[in-house]
Amino acid sequence: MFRKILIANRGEIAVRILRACRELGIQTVSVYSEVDRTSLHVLLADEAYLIGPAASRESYLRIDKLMDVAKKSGCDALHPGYGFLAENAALPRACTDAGITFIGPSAEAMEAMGSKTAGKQLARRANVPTVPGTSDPIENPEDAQALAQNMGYPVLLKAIAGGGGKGMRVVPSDAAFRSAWRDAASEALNAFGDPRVFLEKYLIGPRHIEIQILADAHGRCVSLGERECSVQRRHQKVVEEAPSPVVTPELRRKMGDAAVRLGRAGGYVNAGTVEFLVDADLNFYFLEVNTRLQVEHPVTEQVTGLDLVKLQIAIAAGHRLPFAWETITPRGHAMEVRLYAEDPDNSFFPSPGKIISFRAPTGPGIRIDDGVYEGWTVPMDYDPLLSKLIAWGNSREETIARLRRALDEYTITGIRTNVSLFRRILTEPEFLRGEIRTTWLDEMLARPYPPAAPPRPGTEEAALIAAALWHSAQSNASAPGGTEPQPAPSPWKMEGRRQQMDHLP
Ligand code: MV4
Repeated sequence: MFRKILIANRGEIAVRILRACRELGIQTVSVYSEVDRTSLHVLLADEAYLIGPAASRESYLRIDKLMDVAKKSGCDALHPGYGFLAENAALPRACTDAGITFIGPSAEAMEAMGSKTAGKQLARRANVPTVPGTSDPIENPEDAQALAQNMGYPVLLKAIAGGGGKGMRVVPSDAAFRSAWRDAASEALNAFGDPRVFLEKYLIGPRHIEIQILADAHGRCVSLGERECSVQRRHQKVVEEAPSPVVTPELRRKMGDAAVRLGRAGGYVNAGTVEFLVDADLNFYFLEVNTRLQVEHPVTEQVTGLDLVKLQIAIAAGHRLPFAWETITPRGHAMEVRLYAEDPDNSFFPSPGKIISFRAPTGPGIRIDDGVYEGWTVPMDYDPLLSKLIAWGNSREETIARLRRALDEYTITGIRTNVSLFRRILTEPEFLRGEIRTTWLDEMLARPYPPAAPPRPGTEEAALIAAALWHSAQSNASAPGGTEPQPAPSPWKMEGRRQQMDHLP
């Protein structure tokens, strides 16, 4: 087993990895930028090294600096977390060159599965359902148009170099194809420096359901079940849960088997996630592979009882997966919300600043993966994720009740947070029925909230009486002697009058 691990990340995921190492008796080395000097992942580490200024490209993205720290501190392994360099094949290569173990897949597996079209080609070879369309970039728009006519509209043009919803363009009809193709290609060139686009049948309002896979270096690959991630805002996951409200045991087996076939075909080792789109008839289609541990991994941990970070470390150290895991069956229901320092009343803009007070919820079935503490200042330089709040219960209903109770206990002052967004989501009937698609949250947020209250009976009359009273008050005031216009009565007085009116029959 490793003696000392470098955690090449920050925030809650760095703290999460740190905790797994500590439980395994492995020493921890954190890295930090100047603004992260007092961050939790620095305070909790055995050693911590400054690697540069706030800008990620000068600190957390600097592979040379990470390798210097790994050598200087005598680390024998490195965990990338998620984001930053976690899916950059240059990092495992640099680790191999530096003689330290990368806790994740090989650079080759990353490249074989990481890109959209490479992943789709691998999926087809592994007999994994993919969305009908092309898996190669469109060279000849006439051929692509003919394919679109055969598939039937609407179709979707996707930039090869795109991601997270960027570089997608729906083509509603054949008449719109050529102009859409030209626009998509020029947008892709401007946004990603790569004009290539491919074509897919457009699935209307799909679900996003992903499978967690775990593969050791000895050829074993298992599925740890699914995560429902359809509650997204602008392609960012907001609420994740396991198991999915719509996945049956039969569908879970089929999707799990497909994900494992894909992992094996790609020579995948360590933790990975195979993302699928699922349509209203519960047909599933491969979307892409994430060759890293994901933000939402805790919901899988809560229903399987496994520690995925410890398993990643064990796999990287060459250990075999115990064969018993094929008997894993999810127990209970887990749901995660991502708590951000952002202002829901100001288009969810980041709301950095000093945390004046902070009390995290606790109690039955509540887990907090936190990266903050009272008195710490949330920097403006990074994704403002504060903590993840995960609730577990014996049923989806109990889990939602626990999550709502925990959100009510979550108290933080000094910064704005998105807690109110979750309080709202957890009261929405469609969400409570589990009837969610990837477009649901954006549609919900487009609706006025709170919905304008319907006028109460008698409101009209009361308003007329109030106006009459006001005018009579004005005319009395400007009776003989009084020529000056009177100031409007205070709103409080008007409110008092209105409330007096309320009791009118
Ligand atoms: C699609 C799709 C419908 N049909 N592909 C969005 C970003 C990337 N993850 C893929 N995405 C989609 N691809 C076809 N052929 C709908 C989406 C989509 C989506 C997918 C997953 C999660 C959130 C989404 C939000 C809007 C659209």
